[in-house]
Amino acid sequence: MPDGKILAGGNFENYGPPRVAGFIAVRFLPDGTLDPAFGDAGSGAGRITLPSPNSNMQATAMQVQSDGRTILAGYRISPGYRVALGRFTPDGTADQSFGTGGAVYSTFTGVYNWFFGLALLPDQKLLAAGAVQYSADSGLKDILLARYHVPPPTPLQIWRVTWFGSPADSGPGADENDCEHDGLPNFMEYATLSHPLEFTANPCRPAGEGRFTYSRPAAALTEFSYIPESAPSPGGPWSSSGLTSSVLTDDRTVQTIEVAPSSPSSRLFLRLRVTKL
Ligand SMILES: [Ca+2]
Repeated sequence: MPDGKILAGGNFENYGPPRVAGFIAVRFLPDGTLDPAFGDAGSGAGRITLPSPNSNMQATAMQVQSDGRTILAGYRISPGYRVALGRFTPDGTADQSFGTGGAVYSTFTGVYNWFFGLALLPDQKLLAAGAVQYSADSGLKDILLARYHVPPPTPLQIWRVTWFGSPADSGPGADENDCEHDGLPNFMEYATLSHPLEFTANPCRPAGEGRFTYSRPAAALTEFSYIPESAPSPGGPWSSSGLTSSVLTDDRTVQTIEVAPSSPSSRLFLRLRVTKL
């Protein structure tokens, strides 16, 4: 690794019962000891596993993405002879934003499919090389080349994994869900740095007479628009004109914005409208 650490990938088998097999990655410090910052401390520092119950897996190739995520390629022997990809996060957990639970299995043709090599392409795609065998008894084989589109997870997907364990826009983590009933759907809580599991009265805060502030993740600007609006009464009509937004603080991770009327007004109602792009 660029920092002198050593990353090793492979496969493991636990004959059980229950029988479990999968990919494994281990990271070592430059002095050869296990890296305690990598992997699940409960299963041993420096080790991570991608278990696939009742199966037998072989890892044959590994690449590290520019964002530090590790991808292993290989094949699963049972159940069903399939090629397999597994991805791990930089801190050593199965990457929930990749495939199902961090794993992708594919069957292309024939009875046996193998991956033996893996390349990262400049456009974020994965190119895997291997072989297929058309039938169990013919021995006829062909070269297998497969390209996977693997977009990096969006900031909102990473946020969903953090709070709800899955990048999927469904279930408790669905963007429109409001599990603690504070009137703010999940996507609004992500967009305004509110706690998704605790009641939040109002993500906007008074900043003096006729003004308010709100905070947002800088990364959210790629997925959301923030539109302050004003109206002469709570019933409207709401308009985005006549308001000025200024950045109070910006540390590249979090921005705090103040919204104020461009000209003094004796009576004005303000709100922040957040929409997904
Ligand atoms: Ca909520």
